[in-house]
Amino acid sequence: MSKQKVLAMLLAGGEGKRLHPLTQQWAKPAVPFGGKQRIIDFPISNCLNSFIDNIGIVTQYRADSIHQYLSEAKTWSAGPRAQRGQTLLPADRLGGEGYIGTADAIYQNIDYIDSHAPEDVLILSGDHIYQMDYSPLLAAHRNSGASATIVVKNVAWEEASRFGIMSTDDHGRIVDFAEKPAVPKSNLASMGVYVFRWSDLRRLLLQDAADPASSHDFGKDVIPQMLASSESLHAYKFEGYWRDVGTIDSLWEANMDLLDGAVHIGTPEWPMNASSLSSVVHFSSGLHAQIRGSLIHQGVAARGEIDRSVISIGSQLGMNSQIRDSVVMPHAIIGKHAKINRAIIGEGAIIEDYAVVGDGSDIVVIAPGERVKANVFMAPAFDRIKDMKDRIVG
Ligand code: ADQ
Ligand code: ADP
Repeated sequence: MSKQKVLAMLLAGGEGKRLHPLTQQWAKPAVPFGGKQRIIDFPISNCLNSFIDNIGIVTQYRADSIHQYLSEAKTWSAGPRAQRGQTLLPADRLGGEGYIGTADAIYQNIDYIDSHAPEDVLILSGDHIYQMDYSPLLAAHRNSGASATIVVKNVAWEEASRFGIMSTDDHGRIVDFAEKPAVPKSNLASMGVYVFRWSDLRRLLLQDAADPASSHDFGKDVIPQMLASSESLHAYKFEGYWRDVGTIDSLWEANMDLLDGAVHIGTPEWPMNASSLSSVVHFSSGLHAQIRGSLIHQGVAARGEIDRSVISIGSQLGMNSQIRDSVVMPHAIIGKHAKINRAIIGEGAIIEDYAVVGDGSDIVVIAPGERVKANVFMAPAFDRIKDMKDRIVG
Protein backbone atom coordinates (compact mmCIF):
# COMPACT_ATOMS: atom_id res chain seq x y z
CA MET A 1 0.00 0.00 0.00
CA SER A 2 1.38 3.32 -0.99
CA LYS A 3 1.19 6.68 0.71
CA GLN A 4 1.52 8.37 -2.66
CA LYS A 5 -1.42 10.58 -3.47
CA VAL A 6 -1.24 9.86 -7.17
CA LEU A 7 -1.29 6.61 -9.06
CA ALA A 8 -0.42 6.57 -12.75
CA MET A 9 -2.29 4.20 -15.05
CA LEU A 10 -0.50 3.72 -18.34
CA LEU A 11 -2.69 2.47 -21.18
CA ALA A 12 -0.43 0.27 -23.22
CA GLY A 13 -2.89 -2.08 -24.86
CA GLY A 14 -3.94 -0.45 -28.10
CA GLU A 15 -3.53 -2.48 -31.26
CA GLY A 16 -1.85 0.19 -33.36
CA LYS A 17 -3.38 -0.87 -36.68
CA ARG A 18 -2.09 2.25 -38.38
CA LEU A 19 1.49 1.32 -37.43
CA HIS A 20 1.12 -1.98 -39.19
CA PRO A 21 3.38 -3.87 -40.06
CA LEU A 22 5.54 -2.64 -37.18
CA THR A 23 2.82 -3.77 -34.77
CA GLN A 24 2.19 -7.17 -36.32
CA GLN A 25 3.93 -8.93 -33.47
CA TRP A 26 4.46 -6.15 -30.96
CA ALA A 27 2.15 -3.75 -29.17
CA LYS A 28 2.53 -0.14 -30.29
CA PRO A 29 4.20 1.00 -27.03
CA ALA A 30 6.88 -1.68 -27.56
CA VAL A 31 7.83 -0.42 -31.03
CA PRO A 32 11.45 0.81 -31.06
CA PHE A 33 12.10 4.53 -31.09
CA GLY A 34 15.26 6.56 -31.54
CA GLY A 35 17.80 3.77 -31.70
CA LYS A 36 17.64 2.21 -28.30
CA GLN A 37 14.38 3.04 -26.56
CA ARG A 38 10.86 1.84 -27.12
CA ILE A 39 7.91 4.23 -27.19
CA ILE A 40 6.73 3.18 -23.73
CA ASP A 41 10.01 4.38 -22.19
CA PHE A 42 8.83 7.98 -22.65
CA PRO A 43 5.74 7.95 -20.41
CA ILE A 44 7.52 5.74 -17.88
CA SER A 45 10.49 8.07 -17.64
CA ASN A 46 8.10 11.01 -17.34
CA CYS A 47 6.60 9.36 -14.26
CA LEU A 48 10.01 8.67 -12.76
CA ASN A 49 11.23 12.19 -13.41
CA SER A 50 8.03 13.54 -11.86
CA PHE A 51 8.67 11.35 -8.80
CA ILE A 52 5.57 9.28 -9.39
CA ASP A 53 6.54 5.87 -8.10
CA ASN A 54 3.43 3.85 -8.69
CA ILE A 55 2.49 2.98 -12.24
CA GLY A 56 -0.07 0.40 -13.25
CA ILE A 57 0.64 -0.70 -16.80
CA VAL A 58 -2.51 -1.85 -18.54
CA THR A 59 -1.84 -4.17 -21.44
CA GLN A 60 -3.98 -6.04 -23.86
CA TYR A 61 -2.97 -6.37 -27.52
CA ARG A 62 0.28 -8.36 -27.70
CA ALA A 63 0.58 -7.93 -23.95
CA ASP A 64 3.48 -10.40 -23.96
CA SER A 65 5.68 -7.97 -25.88
CA ILE A 66 5.30 -5.28 -23.21
CA HIS A 67 5.70 -7.75 -20.38
CA GLN A 68 8.79 -9.18 -22.01
CA TYR A 69 10.38 -5.82 -22.65
CA LEU A 70 9.73 -4.33 -19.23
CA SER A 71 10.66 -7.43 -17.29
CA GLU A 72 13.71 -8.62 -19.18
CA ALA A 73 15.23 -5.26 -20.04
CA LYS A 74 17.30 -4.11 -17.14
CA THR A 75 16.12 -0.72 -18.25
CA TRP A 76 13.86 0.06 -15.35
CA SER A 77 15.54 -1.79 -12.51
CA ALA A 78 18.63 0.40 -12.31
CA GLY A 79 19.60 3.98 -12.93
CA PRO A 80 19.35 7.14 -10.90
CA ARG A 81 15.61 7.00 -10.42
CA ALA A 82 14.93 3.31 -10.30
CA GLN A 83 11.33 2.30 -10.55
CA ARG A 84 10.02 0.11 -7.77
CA GLY A 85 6.27 0.54 -7.83
CA GLN A 86 5.67 -0.58 -11.39
CA THR A 87 2.93 -3.16 -11.75
CA LEU A 88 2.26 -4.93 -15.00
CA LEU A 89 -1.43 -5.58 -14.88
CA PRO A 90 -2.48 -8.76 -16.59
CA ALA A 91 -4.63 -8.20 -19.64
CA ASP A 92 -8.32 -8.65 -19.10
CA ARG A 93 -8.65 -8.71 -15.33
CA LEU A 94 -12.31 -9.53 -15.00
CA GLY A 95 -12.23 -12.37 -17.51
CA GLY A 96 -14.38 -12.35 -20.61
CA GLU A 97 -13.48 -10.78 -23.88
CA GLY A 98 -10.87 -8.27 -22.88
CA TYR A 99 -11.13 -4.52 -22.49
CA ILE A 100 -13.66 -2.84 -24.72
CA GLY A 101 -12.31 0.70 -24.64
CA THR A 102 -9.87 2.81 -22.64
CA ALA A 103 -12.42 3.55 -19.88
CA ASP A 104 -13.23 -0.14 -19.60
CA ALA A 105 -9.50 -0.87 -19.24
CA ILE A 106 -9.44 1.36 -16.15
CA TYR A 107 -12.84 0.14 -14.91
CA GLN A 108 -11.61 -3.46 -14.91
CA ASN A 109 -8.70 -2.42 -12.70
CA ILE A 110 -10.77 -0.63 -10.05
CA ASP A 111 -9.62 -3.09 -7.36
CA TYR A 112 -6.00 -2.45 -8.14
CA ILE A 113 -6.50 1.32 -7.97
CA ASP A 114 -8.51 1.04 -4.75
CA SER A 115 -5.67 -0.95 -3.18
CA HIS A 116 -3.47 2.14 -3.61
CA ALA A 117 -6.15 4.50 -2.28
CA PRO A 118 -4.91 7.40 -4.41
CA GLU A 119 -6.35 10.87 -4.23
CA ASP A 120 -5.81 11.35 -7.96
CA VAL A 121 -5.28 9.02 -10.89
CA LEU A 122 -3.09 10.10 -13.79
CA ILE A 123 -4.09 8.38 -17.03
CA LEU A 124 -1.38 8.11 -19.66
CA SER A 125 -1.03 6.70 -23.16
CA GLY A 126 1.71 4.31 -24.09
CA ASP A 127 2.26 5.81 -27.51
CA HIS A 128 3.36 9.38 -27.08
CA ILE A 129 6.82 10.86 -27.47
CA TYR A 130 7.22 13.75 -25.03
CA GLN A 131 9.03 14.79 -21.92
CA MET A 132 6.74 16.23 -19.31
CA ASP A 133 7.05 16.90 -15.63
CA TYR A 134 3.59 16.00 -14.33
CA SER A 135 4.08 17.86 -10.99
CA PRO A 136 2.75 21.27 -12.11
CA LEU A 137 -0.19 19.53 -13.78
CA LEU A 138 -1.06 17.72 -10.55
CA ALA A 139 -0.72 20.95 -8.59
CA ALA A 140 -2.97 22.84 -11.03
CA HIS A 141 -5.52 20.04 -10.88
CA ARG A 142 -5.66 20.15 -7.09
CA ASN A 143 -5.80 23.95 -6.95
CA SER A 144 -8.70 24.13 -9.38
CA GLY A 145 -10.69 21.48 -7.52
CA ALA A 146 -11.81 20.06 -10.88
CA SER A 147 -13.07 16.49 -11.16
CA ALA A 148 -10.75 16.04 -14.09
CA THR A 149 -8.02 17.93 -15.89
CA ILE A 150 -7.14 17.19 -19.50
CA VAL A 151 -3.70 18.03 -20.81
CA VAL A 152 -4.05 19.97 -24.05
CA LYS A 153 -1.94 21.32 -26.83
CA ASN A 154 -2.50 23.33 -29.96
CA VAL A 155 -1.91 21.07 -32.93
CA ALA A 156 -1.64 21.78 -36.65
CA TRP A 157 -5.12 22.42 -38.04
CA GLU A 158 -4.73 19.76 -40.70
CA GLU A 159 -4.10 17.16 -37.98
CA ALA A 160 -6.85 18.33 -35.63
CA SER A 161 -9.40 15.72 -36.68
CA ARG A 162 -7.08 12.97 -35.33
CA PHE A 163 -7.68 14.23 -31.77
CA GLY A 164 -10.24 15.13 -29.16
CA ILE A 165 -10.85 18.83 -29.84
CA MET A 166 -12.15 21.30 -27.28
CA SER A 167 -12.94 24.89 -26.38
CA THR A 168 -12.33 26.46 -22.98
CA ASP A 169 -13.60 29.56 -21.18
CA ASP A 170 -11.36 32.26 -19.67
CA HIS A 171 -10.82 30.18 -16.55
CA GLY A 172 -9.55 27.13 -18.41
CA ARG A 173 -12.82 25.28 -17.99
CA ILE A 174 -13.69 23.02 -20.89
CA VAL A 175 -17.01 24.07 -22.40
CA ASP A 176 -17.05 22.03 -25.57
CA PHE A 177 -15.45 18.73 -26.60
CA ALA A 178 -15.65 16.59 -29.74
CA GLU A 179 -13.74 13.34 -30.20
CA LYS A 180 -11.99 13.32 -33.59
CA PRO A 181 -14.43 15.69 -35.29
CA ALA A 182 -14.54 15.65 -39.09
CA VAL A 183 -14.73 19.45 -39.04
CA PRO A 184 -12.78 20.68 -35.99
CA LYS A 185 -14.00 23.89 -34.34
CA SER A 186 -10.60 24.61 -32.81
CA ASN A 187 -7.09 23.22 -32.86
CA LEU A 188 -6.87 22.79 -29.09
CA ALA A 189 -6.33 19.04 -28.79
CA SER A 190 -6.53 16.59 -25.95
CA MET A 191 -3.20 14.83 -25.45
CA GLY A 192 -5.09 11.87 -24.01
CA VAL A 193 -3.39 12.58 -20.68
CA TYR A 194 -5.89 13.02 -17.86
CA VAL A 195 -5.85 13.55 -14.10
CA PHE A 196 -9.00 12.54 -12.28
CA ARG A 197 -9.93 12.79 -8.65
CA TRP A 198 -10.25 9.08 -7.94
CA SER A 199 -13.56 9.32 -6.10
CA ASP A 200 -15.05 11.08 -9.14
CA LEU A 201 -13.51 8.79 -11.72
CA ARG A 202 -14.66 5.71 -9.81
CA ARG A 203 -18.22 6.97 -9.86
CA LEU A 204 -18.01 7.90 -13.56
CA LEU A 205 -16.61 4.50 -14.49
CA LEU A 206 -19.39 2.65 -12.70
CA GLN A 207 -21.92 4.86 -14.44
CA ASP A 208 -20.27 4.30 -17.82
CA ALA A 209 -20.06 0.53 -17.31
CA ALA A 210 -23.82 0.42 -16.72
CA ASP A 211 -24.58 2.32 -19.93
CA PRO A 212 -25.41 -0.13 -22.73
CA ALA A 213 -25.00 2.58 -25.37
CA SER A 214 -21.40 3.41 -24.34
CA SER A 215 -18.28 2.20 -26.13
CA HIS A 216 -16.46 2.66 -22.79
CA ASP A 217 -13.84 5.03 -24.15
CA PHE A 218 -12.59 8.20 -22.44
CA GLY A 219 -12.68 10.39 -25.53
CA LYS A 220 -15.87 9.02 -27.02
CA ASP A 221 -17.94 8.48 -23.90
CA VAL A 222 -16.63 9.53 -20.48
CA ILE A 223 -15.50 13.07 -21.33
CA PRO A 224 -18.63 13.99 -23.38
CA GLN A 225 -20.80 12.49 -20.62
CA MET A 226 -19.01 14.62 -18.02
CA LEU A 227 -19.66 17.76 -20.04
CA ALA A 228 -23.30 16.82 -20.51
CA SER A 229 -23.73 16.51 -16.76
CA SER A 230 -21.75 19.72 -15.99
CA GLU A 231 -18.90 18.06 -14.09
CA SER A 232 -15.97 20.42 -13.64
CA LEU A 233 -13.51 19.67 -16.37
CA HIS A 234 -10.37 21.77 -16.79
CA ALA A 235 -7.69 22.07 -19.45
CA TYR A 236 -3.98 22.26 -18.68
CA LYS A 237 -1.77 23.44 -21.47
CA PHE A 238 1.50 21.67 -22.20
CA GLU A 239 3.95 23.78 -24.16
CA GLY A 240 6.73 21.28 -24.78
CA TYR A 241 7.36 18.83 -27.58
CA TRP A 242 4.67 16.18 -27.88
CA ARG A 243 3.79 13.77 -30.63
CA ASP A 244 1.28 10.97 -30.88
CA VAL A 245 3.21 8.41 -32.94
CA GLY A 246 0.18 6.40 -33.95
CA THR A 247 0.88 6.56 -37.68
CA ILE A 248 3.87 5.61 -39.80
CA ASP A 249 4.38 9.22 -40.89
CA SER A 250 4.26 10.56 -37.34
CA LEU A 251 6.65 7.85 -36.11
CA TRP A 252 9.09 8.69 -38.88
CA GLU A 253 8.75 12.42 -38.23
CA ALA A 254 9.34 12.00 -34.50
CA ASN A 255 12.58 10.15 -35.28
CA MET A 256 13.60 13.02 -37.55
CA ASP A 257 12.69 15.49 -34.77
CA LEU A 258 15.19 13.65 -32.62
CA LEU A 259 17.88 14.31 -35.21
CA ASP A 260 16.87 17.97 -35.34
CA GLY A 261 17.15 18.22 -31.55
CA ALA A 262 13.44 18.97 -30.98
CA VAL A 263 13.30 16.06 -28.55
CA HIS A 264 16.10 14.33 -26.66
CA ILE A 265 16.78 10.94 -25.22
CA GLY A 266 18.26 10.66 -21.78
CA THR A 267 19.85 13.96 -20.84
CA PRO A 268 21.34 14.35 -17.36
CA GLU A 269 18.39 16.62 -16.44
CA TRP A 270 15.86 14.17 -17.82
CA PRO A 271 17.28 10.67 -17.52
CA MET A 272 15.46 7.95 -19.35
CA ASN A 273 16.03 4.34 -18.46
CA ALA A 274 19.30 2.80 -17.41
CA SER A 275 20.22 1.62 -20.87
CA SER A 276 19.98 5.11 -22.31
CA LEU A 277 22.61 6.31 -19.87
CA SER A 278 25.18 3.80 -21.02
CA SER A 279 24.42 4.38 -24.66
CA VAL A 280 26.92 6.41 -26.58
CA VAL A 281 25.67 8.15 -29.65
CA HIS A 282 28.17 8.56 -32.43
CA PHE A 283 28.20 11.28 -35.01
CA SER A 284 31.66 10.34 -36.17
CA SER A 285 32.86 9.22 -39.54
CA GLY A 286 34.88 6.05 -39.73
CA LEU A 287 37.26 4.84 -42.37
CA HIS A 288 34.46 3.35 -44.45
CA ALA A 289 31.63 5.66 -43.51
CA GLN A 290 30.39 9.13 -44.32
CA ILE A 291 27.90 10.24 -41.72
CA ARG A 292 25.82 13.42 -41.70
CA GLY A 293 23.24 14.51 -39.11
CA SER A 294 22.54 11.00 -37.89
CA LEU A 295 22.32 9.00 -34.68
CA ILE A 296 24.44 5.90 -34.82
CA HIS A 297 24.24 3.70 -31.77
CA GLN A 298 27.05 2.02 -29.99
CA GLY A 299 28.07 -1.29 -31.44
CA VAL A 300 26.76 -0.53 -34.91
CA ALA A 301 29.07 -1.47 -37.71
CA ALA A 302 28.60 1.78 -39.62
CA ARG A 303 29.77 1.59 -43.19
CA GLY A 304 28.55 3.40 -46.24
CA GLU A 305 26.93 6.79 -46.53
CA ILE A 306 24.49 7.76 -43.81
CA ASP A 307 22.45 10.92 -44.11
CA ARG A 308 19.92 12.21 -41.56
CA SER A 309 19.05 8.76 -40.24
CA VAL A 310 18.59 6.89 -36.98
CA ILE A 311 20.64 3.70 -36.89
CA SER A 312 19.62 1.55 -33.93
CA ILE A 313 21.59 -0.79 -31.74
CA GLY A 314 22.83 -4.03 -33.17
CA SER A 315 22.25 -3.12 -36.80
CA GLN A 316 24.83 -3.73 -39.49
CA LEU A 317 25.39 -1.63 -42.56
CA GLY A 318 27.20 -3.04 -45.58
CA MET A 319 30.02 -1.41 -47.53
CA ASN A 320 28.85 1.27 -49.94
CA SER A 321 25.32 1.18 -48.64
CA GLN A 322 23.42 4.49 -48.77
CA ILE A 323 20.94 5.38 -46.07
CA ARG A 324 19.06 8.63 -46.26
CA ASP A 325 16.18 10.12 -44.21
CA SER A 326 15.49 6.72 -42.69
CA VAL A 327 15.08 4.80 -39.46
CA VAL A 328 16.90 1.50 -39.17
CA MET A 329 15.42 -0.35 -36.19
CA PRO A 330 17.48 -2.62 -33.90
CA HIS A 331 19.35 -5.61 -35.33
CA ALA A 332 18.50 -4.91 -38.96
CA ILE A 333 21.05 -5.87 -41.59
CA ILE A 334 21.63 -3.70 -44.64
CA GLY A 335 23.65 -5.33 -47.42
CA LYS A 336 26.43 -3.98 -49.59
CA HIS A 337 25.43 -1.25 -52.06
CA ALA A 338 21.85 -1.32 -50.74
CA LYS A 339 20.03 2.02 -51.00
CA ILE A 340 17.49 3.08 -48.37
CA ASN A 341 15.61 6.34 -48.88
CA ARG A 342 12.79 7.65 -46.63
CA ALA A 343 12.11 4.26 -45.07
CA ILE A 344 11.60 2.54 -41.75
CA ILE A 345 13.45 -0.76 -41.65
CA GLY A 346 11.79 -2.96 -39.01
CA GLU A 347 13.64 -4.74 -36.26
CA GLY A 348 15.74 -7.63 -37.52
CA ALA A 349 14.82 -7.03 -41.18
CA ILE A 350 17.38 -8.00 -43.80
CA ILE A 351 17.98 -5.89 -46.87
CA GLU A 352 20.16 -7.89 -49.21
CA ASP A 353 22.99 -6.55 -51.37
CA TYR A 354 22.06 -4.03 -54.06
CA ALA A 355 18.40 -3.92 -52.99
CA VAL A 356 16.69 -0.52 -53.14
CA VAL A 357 14.07 0.53 -50.59
CA GLY A 358 12.14 3.73 -51.25
CA ASP A 359 12.58 6.42 -53.86
CA GLY A 360 12.44 9.48 -51.63
CA SER A 361 8.70 10.04 -52.04
CA ASP A 362 6.30 8.30 -49.56
CA ILE A 363 7.72 6.44 -46.58
CA VAL A 364 8.28 2.74 -47.14
CA VAL A 365 8.11 0.34 -44.19
CA ILE A 366 9.85 -3.00 -44.18
CA ALA A 367 8.25 -5.33 -41.64
CA PRO A 368 10.28 -6.62 -38.70
CA GLY A 369 12.14 -9.75 -39.72
CA GLU A 370 11.25 -9.29 -43.41
CA ARG A 371 13.87 -10.03 -46.06
CA VAL A 372 14.20 -7.83 -49.14
CA LYS A 373 15.95 -9.89 -51.78
CA ALA A 374 19.10 -8.78 -53.58
CA ASN A 375 18.50 -6.31 -56.41
CA VAL A 376 14.80 -5.91 -55.60
CA PHE A 377 13.25 -2.42 -55.56
CA MET A 378 10.67 -1.78 -52.84
CA ALA A 379 8.75 1.23 -54.14
CA PRO A 380 6.46 3.40 -52.05
CA ALA A 381 3.48 2.16 -54.07
CA PHE A 382 3.89 -1.17 -52.30
CA ASP A 383 3.54 0.62 -49.04
CA ARG A 384 0.69 2.82 -50.19
CA ILE A 385 -1.45 -0.22 -50.83
CA LYS A 386 -0.96 -1.34 -47.23
CA ASP A 387 -1.62 2.15 -46.02
CA MET A 388 -4.95 2.29 -47.85
CA LYS A 389 -5.96 -1.05 -46.36
CA ASP A 390 -5.12 0.28 -42.90
CA ARG A 391 -7.20 3.35 -43.43
CA ILE A 392 -10.24 1.24 -44.23
CA VAL A 393 -9.76 -0.94 -41.14
CA GLY A 394 -8.76 1.81 -38.72
P1 ADQ B 1 -6.53 7.74 -29.48
O1 ADQ B 1 -5.10 8.01 -29.70
O2 ADQ B 1 -7.34 7.26 -30.64
O3 ADQ B 1 -7.26 9.03 -28.84
P2 ADQ B 1 -6.85 5.23 -28.21
O4 ADQ B 1 -6.50 4.53 -29.47
O5 ADQ B 1 -8.18 4.98 -27.61
O6 ADQ B 1 -6.65 6.77 -28.29
O7 ADQ B 1 -5.68 4.86 -27.19
C1 ADQ B 1 -5.24 5.60 -26.09
C2 ADQ B 1 -4.21 4.74 -25.36
O8 ADQ B 1 -4.84 3.64 -24.76
C3 ADQ B 1 -3.14 4.15 -26.26
O9 ADQ B 1 -1.92 4.18 -25.56
C4 ADQ B 1 -3.57 2.74 -26.49
O10 ADQ B 1 -2.44 1.91 -26.68
C5 ADQ B 1 -4.29 2.42 -25.20
N1 ADQ B 1 -5.41 1.52 -25.35
C6 ADQ B 1 -6.38 1.53 -26.30
N2 ADQ B 1 -7.26 0.55 -26.11
C7 ADQ B 1 -6.85 -0.11 -25.01
C8 ADQ B 1 -7.32 -1.25 -24.30
N3 ADQ B 1 -8.42 -1.87 -24.69
N4 ADQ B 1 -6.64 -1.66 -23.21
C9 ADQ B 1 -5.55 -1.02 -22.80
N5 ADQ B 1 -5.03 0.05 -23.43
C10 ADQ B 1 -5.67 0.50 -24.51
C11 ADQ B 1 -6.98 9.48 -27.51
C12 ADQ B 1 -8.12 10.38 -27.05
C13 ADQ B 1 -8.15 11.66 -27.89
C14 ADQ B 1 -6.78 12.32 -27.81
C15 ADQ B 1 -5.71 11.35 -28.28
C16 ADQ B 1 -4.32 11.94 -28.14
O11 ADQ B 1 -9.36 9.68 -27.13
O12 ADQ B 1 -9.16 12.54 -27.42
O13 ADQ B 1 -6.78 13.50 -28.61
O14 ADQ B 1 -5.75 10.17 -27.48
O15 ADQ B 1 -3.36 11.06 -28.64
P1 ADP C 1 13.34 -13.97 -32.41
O1 ADP C 1 12.29 -14.91 -31.90
O2 ADP C 1 13.78 -14.24 -33.80
O3 ADP C 1 14.45 -13.67 -31.45
P2 ADP C 1 11.97 -11.59 -31.53
O4 ADP C 1 11.56 -12.31 -30.29
O5 ADP C 1 12.85 -10.42 -31.41
O6 ADP C 1 12.60 -12.58 -32.59
O7 ADP C 1 10.70 -11.19 -32.35
C1 ADP C 1 9.66 -12.09 -32.65
C2 ADP C 1 8.99 -11.62 -33.87
O8 ADP C 1 8.56 -10.28 -33.69
C3 ADP C 1 9.90 -11.62 -35.10
O9 ADP C 1 9.13 -12.02 -36.22
C4 ADP C 1 10.31 -10.18 -35.22
O10 ADP C 1 10.55 -9.84 -36.56
C5 ADP C 1 9.07 -9.47 -34.72
N1 ADP C 1 9.37 -8.16 -34.17
C6 ADP C 1 10.46 -7.83 -33.47
N2 ADP C 1 10.40 -6.53 -33.14
C7 ADP C 1 9.27 -6.04 -33.64
C8 ADP C 1 8.65 -4.77 -33.64
N3 ADP C 1 9.19 -3.73 -33.05
N4 ADP C 1 7.46 -4.62 -34.24
C9 ADP C 1 6.89 -5.68 -34.81
N5 ADP C 1 7.41 -6.89 -34.84
C10 ADP C 1 8.59 -7.09 -34.28
